[in-house]
Amino acid sequence: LSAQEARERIAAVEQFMVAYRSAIDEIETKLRVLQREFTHTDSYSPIESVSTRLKSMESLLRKARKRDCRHLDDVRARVTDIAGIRVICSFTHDVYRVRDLLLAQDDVTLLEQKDYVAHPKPNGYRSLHLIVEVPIFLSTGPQPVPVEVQLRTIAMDFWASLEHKIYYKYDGDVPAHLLAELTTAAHTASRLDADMERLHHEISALRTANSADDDHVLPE
Ligand code: 0O2
Repeated sequence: LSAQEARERIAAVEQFMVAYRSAIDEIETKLRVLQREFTHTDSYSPIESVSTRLKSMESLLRKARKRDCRHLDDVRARVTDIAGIRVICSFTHDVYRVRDLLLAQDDVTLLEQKDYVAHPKPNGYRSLHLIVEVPIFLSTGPQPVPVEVQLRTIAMDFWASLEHKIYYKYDGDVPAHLLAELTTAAHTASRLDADMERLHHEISALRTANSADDDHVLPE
């Protein structure tokens, strides 16, 4: 590869990544608009926080090689998690509510869904994964770009980040006793989510009943 060719390839890859960075911005803005709206109009927002990541070049090259990608078009078609967004929700039902609100938007198309909340992985991992496509408007015209959206509760996120750290610490070869403890912890997190959701419903019902009483005594 000549120096000139190498420079051209680097420029092409950088241009390629621009689309994914922009797609992250598009979806992130949609989520932040919803979050702002809920914070203003409701007593709580189903979105606790939103974080984003563009796949590192090292990780992208590893995956592209594994999927036998020879050209950027192969990467475009076979690697759908270059743009990643993680949405942390308050309660389990909010995970689905935020999913529905996002998918209801005209320019967001669902390409794939993996529901590890309804069907946790054997290790206990829970999250709702979506691959959505959003158009970004370049000087050459609109380009549809896939974005991986992971939606999970605070408890699911707490578990997943610890599991991720342990997995990397042991380079994937986690001792059996730790794996067993992680699975137990995943069950505990799942129970916590269920308890918090039940409490939330009870408190909401109480609040509705109280506001109905208040309405009663308020003058017309
Ligand atoms: P990173 O750095 O987080 O992006 P694919 O992504 O299509 O190659 P897969 O496994 O079919 O492969 O996709 P899936 O099931 O949708 O999971 C992809 C991402 O979900 C992972 O990305 C993790 O972020 C997360 N994830 C999946 N399983 C687990 C798990 O058991 N524990 C934890 N902590 N996270 C998980 P990457 O590419 O691994 O890394």
